Amino acid sequence: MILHIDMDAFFASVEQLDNPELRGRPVIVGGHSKRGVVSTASYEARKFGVHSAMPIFQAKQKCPEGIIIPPRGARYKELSIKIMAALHDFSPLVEPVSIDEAYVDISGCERIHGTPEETATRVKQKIYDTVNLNCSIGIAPTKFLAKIASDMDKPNGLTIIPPEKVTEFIDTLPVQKVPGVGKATFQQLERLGIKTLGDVQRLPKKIVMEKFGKYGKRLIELASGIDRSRVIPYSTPRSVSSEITLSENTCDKELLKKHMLNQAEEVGRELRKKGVKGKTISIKIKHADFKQVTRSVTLFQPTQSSVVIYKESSKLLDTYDINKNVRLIGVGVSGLLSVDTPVQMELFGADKKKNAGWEKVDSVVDAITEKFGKGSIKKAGITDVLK
Ligand code: TTP
Ligand code: MG
Repeated sequence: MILHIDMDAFFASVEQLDNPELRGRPVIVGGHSKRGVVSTASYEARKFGVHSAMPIFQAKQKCPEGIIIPPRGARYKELSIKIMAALHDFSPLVEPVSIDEAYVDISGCERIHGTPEETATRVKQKIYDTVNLNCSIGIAPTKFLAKIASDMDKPNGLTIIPPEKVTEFIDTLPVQKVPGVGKATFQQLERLGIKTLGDVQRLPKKIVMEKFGKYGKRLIELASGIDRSRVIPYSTPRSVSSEITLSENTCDKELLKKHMLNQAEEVGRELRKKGVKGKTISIKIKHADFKQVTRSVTLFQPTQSSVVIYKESSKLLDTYDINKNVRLIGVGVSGLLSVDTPVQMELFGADKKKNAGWEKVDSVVDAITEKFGKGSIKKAGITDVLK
């Protein structure tokens, strides 16, 4: 079974979350300019007929009390990342499809999370606990039906199309609900007297193929409940890095290491936020003459620990003979995998034990940074604390 999760009035709900005065009021998120359009509207504003892609001036006419707010993309992205990460608690097969939408394949997870409905209820609770926002979930045996289902009971809905109900559901499903049926296809279908997917199924295949070509084949399949598309897990980023151009050129390794410690913290935090770990740690040095050097090491076990990243990059710098001024220093981690990917156990668990304490430090530092902002907590003693 597949879940399709879609956040309710996403951008507008985030604005209401961050500013309690906006709660319960018609919020319209969109460009401020005269030619701007509505990104989304809170459900309070939708009652007035305001919707995505409507010109702002028209939205104002329909809903004069609407509070217009310019979008804050970075904030929406930040919450989106947290939502997607939360979904990984339920299955490794999570496919984000847009900023506020994802598929999760929960097949085979019953023993851990219960029935599909129970799982979806838990997913809703988990998302609420993580970001304080509501979503709607559709549950079905295929992606396309799960997506349709999530839209059926918005906001804060939960709709299931169990396998035994699929045929009946498809029979009466209006074709305009089918993903891929745009205006033109819809009109063409209408001319043939086709209103539902059931009608498609009743039509001779030959006619559908003749009229709609390749899409006809897909329509025929969908009409018989077949959707071959699988939930493809999020493709992890290839690398995460941080670099800085120094305010003054230097040959001082200790000074460079201070920057690297900071960068290792940043890179580690980013990896943890993205739910990935990496095997290859690299440093990048750009000299005053712009000549660039990189050095890298591949670890036995992938990591997302700031301390490990720092230790390894610092060792790389130690082995590099700096014979001319440096203008830029950077630290990066590549060869990334999801944290859910099982890895080979270490021959001896010593390193693991040694780093376990630091993992706790990382999570506390992450929590403080999250709450009080970047730079609110930093390592003091630099190298001596890390030996
Ligand atoms: P949607 O999920 O389509 O819409 P929504 O989350 O606002 O409302 P709901 O799902 O409850 O119907 O899109 C997610 C976000 O993407 C939305 O909050 C704003 C943005 N968006 C645009 O910027 N322009 C658009 O035309 C659409 C459709 C969405
Ligand atoms: Mg949405």
